[in-house]
Amino acid sequence: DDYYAPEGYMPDILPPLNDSISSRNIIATPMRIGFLGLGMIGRGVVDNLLRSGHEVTVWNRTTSKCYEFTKDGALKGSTPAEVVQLCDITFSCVSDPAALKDLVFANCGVLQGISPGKGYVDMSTVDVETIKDVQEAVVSKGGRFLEAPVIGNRMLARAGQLVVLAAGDKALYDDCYSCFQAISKHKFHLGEVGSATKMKLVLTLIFGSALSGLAECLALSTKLGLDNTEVMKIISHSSISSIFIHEKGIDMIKNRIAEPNCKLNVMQKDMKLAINLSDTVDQPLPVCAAVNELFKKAKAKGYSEDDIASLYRAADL
Ligand code: NA7
Repeated sequence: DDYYAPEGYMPDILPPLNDSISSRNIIATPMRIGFLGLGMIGRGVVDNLLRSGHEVTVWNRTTSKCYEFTKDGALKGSTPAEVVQLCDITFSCVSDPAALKDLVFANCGVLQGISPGKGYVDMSTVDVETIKDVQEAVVSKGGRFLEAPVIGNRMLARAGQLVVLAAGDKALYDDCYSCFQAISKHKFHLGEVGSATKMKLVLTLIFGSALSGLAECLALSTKLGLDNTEVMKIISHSSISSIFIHEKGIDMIKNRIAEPNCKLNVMQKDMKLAINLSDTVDQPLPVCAAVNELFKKAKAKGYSEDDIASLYRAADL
């Protein structure tokens, strides 16, 4: 709940407080659920799956991260293939296209565990080609596949407030009902595999450009001698106000970047994927291409593993 009451928040734009997962009347599916990838998003998701009564078997490349969940009742698989074999539906959430290809196609990877009827749901944000390759491989072994990238960050995952953008096997989507109820406030089924990835990447452009606009706004206001707290207060009373702008503005002012909600390199990866996608249809993205350069500059300055609010550090010369 602390997410909903950050310091100085304007109460009139608070999301409803009664939307906690305990108020959702979740009846957990009896299906055995697997989860691969206990990063910032994955950890929040697994926590909510367990809290809502799902039986969850976890695996993570760095094995020590599994302990946090096995002590709370999760089972542990020794490889991705084993998790898929033990479970009816296996979810994954890993860094990027290379990580997903490793996870699926490597020795003892997801694909080796797939047999007819198995469900596999990937929540990572990758490119359309990669997600279609994964779908094809899973379906060719008789498995069912759903892509389900999410909009959100560590806090939102922890609060069960992700937005799920799904596409692919509709029956599998329906089978995931109680899981999605536990992890998200809204979910969408967008059609054929690839559509959800496209939607996620298109929306990334808004987050990226809003963030860089905010970083430059605060950098300039500092140089002009304005009070940045005042700037944020005025923004919160204007029509540009949003939870995202408010939180990132406060993080920038207070330099709260060391405990990331979303790592800068993860968002830059999404910007890059969105720009690559625009090439496939010759859509110019001059503004977002410049935004991507600012992200790259922040990476070069050493902020890759910090919160995206560190973009301010790249703008603030
Ligand atoms: P994090 O917190 O950086 O977590 C990344 C996860 O991906 C973490 O569990 C990693 O394992 C795992 N990973 C990375 N490379 C591999 C390979 N090669 N094989 C298996 N697992 C791997 O990212 P987020 O949770 O914020 O984001 C995850 C996705 O959701 C990403 O696509 C976002 O855009 C949306 P590790 O613990 O390092 O061993």
